[in-house]
Amino acid sequence: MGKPLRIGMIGYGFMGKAHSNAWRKVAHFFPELAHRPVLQVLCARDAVKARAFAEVWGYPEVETDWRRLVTREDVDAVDICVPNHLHKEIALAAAAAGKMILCEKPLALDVAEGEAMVAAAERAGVPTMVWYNYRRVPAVTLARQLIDEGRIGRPFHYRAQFLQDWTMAEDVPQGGAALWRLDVKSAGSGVTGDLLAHCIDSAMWLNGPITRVCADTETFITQRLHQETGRVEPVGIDDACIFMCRFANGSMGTFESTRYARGHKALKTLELNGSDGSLRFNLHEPEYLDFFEYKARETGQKTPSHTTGWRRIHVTNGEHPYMAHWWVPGLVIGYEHSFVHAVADFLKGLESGVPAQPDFKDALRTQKVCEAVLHSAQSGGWIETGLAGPA
Ligand code: SOE
Repeated sequence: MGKPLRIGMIGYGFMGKAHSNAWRKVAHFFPELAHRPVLQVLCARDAVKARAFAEVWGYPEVETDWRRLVTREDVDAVDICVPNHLHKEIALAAAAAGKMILCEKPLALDVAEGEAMVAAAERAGVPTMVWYNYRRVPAVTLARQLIDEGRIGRPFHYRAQFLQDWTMAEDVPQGGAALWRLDVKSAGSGVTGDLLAHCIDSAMWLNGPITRVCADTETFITQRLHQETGRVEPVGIDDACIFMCRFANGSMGTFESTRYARGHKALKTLELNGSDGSLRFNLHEPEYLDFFEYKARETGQKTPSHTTGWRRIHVTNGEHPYMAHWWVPGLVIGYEHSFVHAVADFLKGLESGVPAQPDFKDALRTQKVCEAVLHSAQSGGWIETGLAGPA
């Protein structure tokens, strides 16, 4: 039985559910961890809904004001699962109260806010983490392992997409519960901060810093009913974003995200092409990593032409990242498990003193790329991100 780590959760939407589930499951599947998360208190403005969520997930207590939650003696870690415009204020208060802070992505509305969050956490010396969960899909983690093993050689091209179609109807309103992602005041941006941020996090984790970008964005539906004001208001978010980039290692990248790709629900893809091999992943088949091996690292020999081809690795063996903690080879895991892995890594970081990534500082790098992308789309040219080397 590990030492209790008492969680104060703020928010109960889609991410509140994903995080609560991860906190609950982690000790069962990673029993070796020194900490055992305890769902201590759930906070949301609507007391009735908060109590209902708390009952389902097993939070014994409820708060309706996050300011009270962050100063509670019986909370060790604050988990921020509310719209982006609230991240900074809560994080600053949680840091001042000396709490560990976990924050849903993206880190903040913009770089200035993100910098304030990094500074506050560093001043307070509290551990932090941002939930860029897709790094922890075992196939994506395996991609990183193969890159680190030198199997890809010199990287030339990185390409990524995140495609959805849920905002295409003109009568989808903006603002308020569930739809705050369409309201620029709450979200900060559209697909850039919501979807491309995931792609950028994965990309920089796999292929290093993005140094400059050239982007284009579009807002296809320019006004929508706002759920909170009851008025039809201009839409300030980007519905689609495409950008080119350069990585510090000399490779080139292309990124595309939209919520207007009819038929695509959550198609997050990535591909890396190098001198010795290529890697390919897509979130609709999350248990597979595709690998093309041109030259075998073990022998240094080129694969004979008549046996070359893409290899589909079914990432379910005990030797694969995280998989020894789950079922037997061949049996798959999915989306929710990436959050369990995030918690497991966060807790391991507490034990080892080597903080799990991305922490606030690392997530600020993704924020910088997002901001450069949005600036580039406005100005129409290449923009430096200010990132040069590894974190
Ligand atoms: C938007 O639809 C969304 O839920 C994002 O907010 C998540 O971060 C992404 O993982 C799935 O799509």
